[in-house]
Amino acid sequence: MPADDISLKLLHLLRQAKDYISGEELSEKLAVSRTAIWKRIGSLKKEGFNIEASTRKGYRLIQSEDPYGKVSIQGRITGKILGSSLKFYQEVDSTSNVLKKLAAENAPEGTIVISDAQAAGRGRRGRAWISPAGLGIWMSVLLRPDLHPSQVQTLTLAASAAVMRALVPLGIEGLGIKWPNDIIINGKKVCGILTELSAEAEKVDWVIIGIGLNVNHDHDDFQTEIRDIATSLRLSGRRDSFYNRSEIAANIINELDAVYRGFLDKGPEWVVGEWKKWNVTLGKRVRLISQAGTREAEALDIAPDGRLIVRYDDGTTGEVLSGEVTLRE
Ligand code: BT5
Repeated sequence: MPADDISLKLLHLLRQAKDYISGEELSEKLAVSRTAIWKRIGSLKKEGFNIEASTRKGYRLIQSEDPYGKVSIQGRITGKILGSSLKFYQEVDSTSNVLKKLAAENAPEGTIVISDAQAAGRGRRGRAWISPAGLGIWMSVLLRPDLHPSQVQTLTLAASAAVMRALVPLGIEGLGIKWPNDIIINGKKVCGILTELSAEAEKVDWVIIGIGLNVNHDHDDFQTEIRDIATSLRLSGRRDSFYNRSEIAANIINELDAVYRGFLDKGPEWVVGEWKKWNVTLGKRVRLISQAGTREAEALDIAPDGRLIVRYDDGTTGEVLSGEVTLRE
């Protein structure tokens, strides 16, 4: 039995017991030594679970809200591909950087890195993603699809559709996806997605999808330079209590697993269909900012490879692969 499995089962038994359960009983039920139980109790406590130990009576879990950590997240993962291996850190430079190193060491598809804080979170084109401790979900997912590199943009659409599927049940008004990688609430950015890949001879080796979601930030938790353009679930949704980051992270992983399998089985058109359910870009006037300059256009559609199809003001149409889009009223 892998170590993680024992921790999950141990937590389950502690929850069921509701009161003290002896080390002996735990060790019998899990078929491991009492020292192994004692070690797992130590790591659960380190993760933030409140467990009392008594030499006479054994162990007791004080039932309270789950901490944000590996066991809480992994215990909620139901998907088939994603989350088979999950690494959780208190702080890293960037979860995508950590995962890149693991990918180079042949980590399997579905490996996930999550960190409570990032010291050097990255956005696109060298921009920074601000990722303080205790407030958001900063995670990266490793995929190894059998794809041509030009098809990878569809995975960004898949990831934003998956995040939406996880957020919609929270019932927050004004959620939508802005092409290609922003999830916004009433015009303010709550989540950004960074897709990176390594390919060789026309074939993808790995794709890393980095997802940054602001969860429990209050207005003052945002640095001044992004205070007016950023929002969090709590700022836009339920103000009076904190959202459970473990639960939301696991839901995103489970939904991404489902959308990724949908993509492999049903193809990119299906992903585009999922994405379109929540898009706030199509049908709008947009300002396109690229190296070539700034142009205004109307956003018409999304191609299955993820390109944005637009009509410029001179009547010509074009397809945009990447770039900045601002929505015009
Ligand atoms: C993105 O870039 O939106 C992609 C962000 C991806 C972050 C995740 S977190 C886990 C993984 N590990 C990483 O190192 N990165 C990924 P872009 O579209 O370039 O947007 C960046 C811009 O968003 C910045 O220039 C700021 O204006 C703004 N910004 C920075 N931090 C923000 C935040 N926490 N919330 C909202 N906006 C932010």
